[in-house]
Amino acid sequence: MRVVVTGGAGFIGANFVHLALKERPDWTIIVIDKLTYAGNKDSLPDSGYEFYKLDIAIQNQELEQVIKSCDAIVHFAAESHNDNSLESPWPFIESNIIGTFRLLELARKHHKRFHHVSTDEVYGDLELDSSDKFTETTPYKPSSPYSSSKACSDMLVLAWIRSYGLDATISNCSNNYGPRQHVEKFIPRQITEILQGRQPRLYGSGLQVRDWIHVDDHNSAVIKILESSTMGEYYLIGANGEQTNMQVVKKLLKSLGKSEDDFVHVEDRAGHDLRYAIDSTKLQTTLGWRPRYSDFDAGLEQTIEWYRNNQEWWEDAKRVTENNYLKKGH
Ligand code: NAD
Ligand code: TDX
Repeated sequence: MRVVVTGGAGFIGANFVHLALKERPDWTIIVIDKLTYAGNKDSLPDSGYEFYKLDIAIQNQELEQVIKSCDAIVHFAAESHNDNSLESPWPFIESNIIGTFRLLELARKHHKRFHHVSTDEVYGDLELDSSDKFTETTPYKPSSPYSSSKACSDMLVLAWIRSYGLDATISNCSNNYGPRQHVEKFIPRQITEILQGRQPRLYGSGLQVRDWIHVDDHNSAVIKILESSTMGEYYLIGANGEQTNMQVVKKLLKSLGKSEDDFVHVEDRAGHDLRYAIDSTKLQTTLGWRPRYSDFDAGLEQTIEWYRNNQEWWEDAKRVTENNYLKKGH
């Protein structure tokens, strides 16, 4: 199978390429990536795949030729950071909505299998003190320019399935963690702050809850859906990893030999979602998927180790990212 991976130089896409080369050696992997600030070719393996530097939001013949040559598309490419979407929403509209539209049109024209990677943030948030979880029937109620652009892209995929019979599936996953995540995101930002001798920054109270899943578990679910699901199916991916942001920061501090209280509170994110939680029963019962990283603390240790050992991968991006956060007063 020739599989196009859009956004393959980003966090989840690059980890997908590593996993697929290891676990599906008979696949041919073709990476498409615009190499935005979030894309990094050093995240990819040294060899074993094709690479095309292309913008999915711009119609062009090379993009069409690559899509024409494949059997399936796994669509990760997106602008992905909520804070950036609050500062500057347009790139999110362009890459997430127009980019998805262009890929859908190419997949329709050339009759390709399409898997759309989306997020649980399309559902908005849950109350902090409830035990509710998102399911496949939860209504969409996105909060940020990022999550609304992802919700819009999901709607386009649903319409292409129904109106054109596109052989597509959608998955909405919770917060990923693991190696090769950009240092703008919560866990790598705090690990690298501590490694550089500064204090972790908690937005607002720090009592917001995220449902963490290891990136390899997200990607093993995507492979499962790509291989086993029927057209039009829709899955939530999660691994019961609920933690408050403060709990995560305390774990990181302890693990890196600091006092658990050595963090600071900074101004809260506008429209900050309180809690996400995923019910992945459908994926588990219909496709038999199970997460391999059931121990969040062990996964976090592995992630810390990766950042400790790969400073050259993150230090340039760290400088730029912290300058940007500084301008915002963080
Ligand atoms: P990321 O920002 O690390 O990577 C995104 C990649 O897409 C980058 O390599 C970037 O260069 C590329 N890209 C952006 N716009 C492009 C364009 N117009 N054309 C081609 N390439 C483009 O993001 P990530 O965290 O790896 O997320 C990947 C996907 O998974 C996104 O669709 C995101 O919405 C979804 N998702 C992420 C999480 C999470 O916790 N990170 C959770 C659920 C779903
Ligand atoms: O410095 C920080 N301090 C802090 O308290 C940062 C960067 C974040 N936070 C908080 C905000 C959130 O409650 O930590 C939580 C996680 O923040 P992010 O890493 O920015 O992730 P989130 O906004 O939850 O979205 C992530 O999960 C869903 C990804 O970035 C999305 O791409 C994905 O769709």
